[in-house]
Amino acid sequence: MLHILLLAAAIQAAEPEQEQEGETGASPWQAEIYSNFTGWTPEELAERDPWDLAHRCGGSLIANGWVLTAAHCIDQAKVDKGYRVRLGADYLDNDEGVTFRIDRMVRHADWNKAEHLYDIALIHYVADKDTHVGSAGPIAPIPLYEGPPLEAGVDVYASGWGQAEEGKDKGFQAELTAVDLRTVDCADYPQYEGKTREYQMCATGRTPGDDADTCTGDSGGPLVLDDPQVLVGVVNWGIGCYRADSAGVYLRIDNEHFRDWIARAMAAAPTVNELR
Ligand code: 4AZ
Repeated sequence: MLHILLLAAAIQAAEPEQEQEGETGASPWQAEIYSNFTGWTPEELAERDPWDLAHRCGGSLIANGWVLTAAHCIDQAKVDKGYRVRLGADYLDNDEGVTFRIDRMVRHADWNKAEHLYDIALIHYVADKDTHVGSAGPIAPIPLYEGPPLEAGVDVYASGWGQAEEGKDKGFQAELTAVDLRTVDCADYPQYEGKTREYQMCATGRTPGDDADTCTGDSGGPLVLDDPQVLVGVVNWGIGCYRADSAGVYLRIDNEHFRDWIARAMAAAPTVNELR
């Protein structure tokens, strides 16, 4: 991703009244989902840092106690193992933010891993004995977009700690970055023929030849409308990253897509971990 947040930080520095908001001021709803596992081998630690090995996904804080993410980011086994959520962080390599235990999750009942279908889940978190404030930036939920499905040509942005390049185990980015995107019609991309559904949309760089994109490790994270800043999507998947003539695939959030599912998931009995 591009270093848009660095730019945001510079702008904030020039505006003294916003200085206390810190560097994550541009994305106070950004969540990290990470593994609580710490038993890495010396060989693993020689290759990558613990924060990097633990990182799993992004997410969006949408209400107190609730983070929206992708279905492929969480399952009951991970909840049982003690997976955690971090809020208010900019740098992951610095123990920033506040961390919480995930105590339950609701995954879409029609999630299909192989075909990347219905890749949406809600995570509920609670404070526990390991919850402590490192140096946390502002934390605030993002409203869900209320309106008709977005057309192609709308300015949006995504944020996360995902890989800076395509490929397996390339390592995640320690600093949160955001990338300017524009919605496009998935049908314009032959590589996605028959692979996307009407509840998904595609987004790519805003200028021709611009390789702006999300990548592995960004998934579950927010796709946000430029103005007003509301949540319009969830980072889902894509064929490769940063490729010319490609785009990322996002799950839509709008009046016709998933607002109702999200409301029902949050209202469901705590024993419900799958919902259609
Ligand atoms: C992933 O693996 C992923 N270029 C997310 C987004 C994109 C590709 C892969 C879009 O989670």
